[in-house]
Amino acid sequence: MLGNEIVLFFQEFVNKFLGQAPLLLGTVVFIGYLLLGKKGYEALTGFIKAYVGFKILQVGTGGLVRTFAPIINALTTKFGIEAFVIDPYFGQTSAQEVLDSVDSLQYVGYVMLIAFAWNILLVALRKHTKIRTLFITGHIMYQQSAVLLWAMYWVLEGTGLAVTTQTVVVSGFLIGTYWSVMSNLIIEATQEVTEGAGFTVGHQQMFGAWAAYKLGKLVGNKDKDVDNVQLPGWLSIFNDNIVSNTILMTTFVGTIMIIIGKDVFEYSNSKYWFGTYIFETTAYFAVYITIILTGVRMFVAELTESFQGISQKLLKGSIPAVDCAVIFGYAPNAPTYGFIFGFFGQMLAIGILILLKSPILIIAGFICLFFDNGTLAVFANKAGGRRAAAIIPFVSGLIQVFGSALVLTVLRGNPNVIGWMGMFDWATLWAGTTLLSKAFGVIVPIGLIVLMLVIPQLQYRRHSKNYFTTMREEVAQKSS
Ligand code: ASC
Repeated sequence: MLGNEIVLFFQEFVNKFLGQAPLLLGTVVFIGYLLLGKKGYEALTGFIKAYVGFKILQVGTGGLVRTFAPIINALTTKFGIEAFVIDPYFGQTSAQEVLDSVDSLQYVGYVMLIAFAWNILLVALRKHTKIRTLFITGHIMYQQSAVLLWAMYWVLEGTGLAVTTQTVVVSGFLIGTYWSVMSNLIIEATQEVTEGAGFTVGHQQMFGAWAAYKLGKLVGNKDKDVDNVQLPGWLSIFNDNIVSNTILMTTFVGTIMIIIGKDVFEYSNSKYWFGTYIFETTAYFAVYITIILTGVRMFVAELTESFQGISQKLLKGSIPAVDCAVIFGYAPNAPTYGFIFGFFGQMLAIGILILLKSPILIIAGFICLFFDNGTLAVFANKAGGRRAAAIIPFVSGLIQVFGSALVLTVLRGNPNVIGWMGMFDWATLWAGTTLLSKAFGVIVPIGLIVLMLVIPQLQYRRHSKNYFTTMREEVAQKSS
């Protein structure tokens, strides 16, 4: 029957196209380039780079889990505690595994599409909605869609059956509202930080960065900028991703491996001492993060460029919200401040969890420590100089650990869970939403959508004269 065939076709389309992130992203890039008037073969080049970039990313995420999940499992078995990594890819993997186990992984594509379409609509109706920004950080869009769908499924349903349409739709509108409202909220602060570069941040700590900028003024002096001091020489090693990754994970995971004891690990005695085995294992973290970031850079570059086709032809004057790493160049020392002081905050919090004999132990993740606290430090520094760039990431480190531990108390019931996305907004806003949704049901996410949509209206009231022109005027001035 024709009806059946249409349903079948639609299911196939969802499972084999929309649900396949690399294919979907590649297609968005392809269309964007065509809209920009590029030749077919140029659009094809973009498609391939976006596709391969995403595939590279998936190699990295798979490797991370294969390497680190057994260690966490060994720790759990040995001490009867559960340790979870607060790295976004551990959160994403948990989400994918939980959703896959109920045959619902393909719905992440739906959530992402609903959210993106909603974001586009909110920008198209910007006269009424006061939303100026389009969120285009593709891998984050996928990651957040997956993690939110997992969390909402688990607290609202968790039946073991597939995710329902209601949860897919609510999650889509909720995450789309967050992208729109929060990236819009920090336009002005990002303008300050970048001195009018014409974009905003679309990442995992937009609310956190806004708060860091507001609070920074209160805790420090913006004239005592982080870039006006020389850091002691040895700290500069943390400027290098690979070195800091390796040192951090060797210290962390290496200590854990020593505590677990060498008898638990199966490694070749003829090839390794326990020490070199630990180092090789933990250095793999840097290897996989490097692989991930290579993939990320590849497809983010394509998406950001091809997106101009959309903002020039389809949604005039929209402002792109991009990866947080893009702002690091505007305050080169700040991310190191964020990383180090965030590290102390997370260590203190983990120590407190151990002392309190918490049933949930948290393992710090590099991406969270560096990219998240690094971003908060850039914003804090702009408003309150180095004092703010130290104090705010320190407090953020505490919050990242405690907030993640709290939300994991309700999510850990599923054996596929190996971590949570410990990034600032996810340890606060989303941890809270998940916990409240568990207590009060679907009214919480729905209420949050409405509440968030009020924020741009309040912003508009404060800057109504130049609200819609700020970005463009400054960009125009810069380029003239
Ligand atoms: C994340 C994530 C990444 C990094 C990257 C930072 O949250 O998933 O791959 O941060 O976007 O540049």
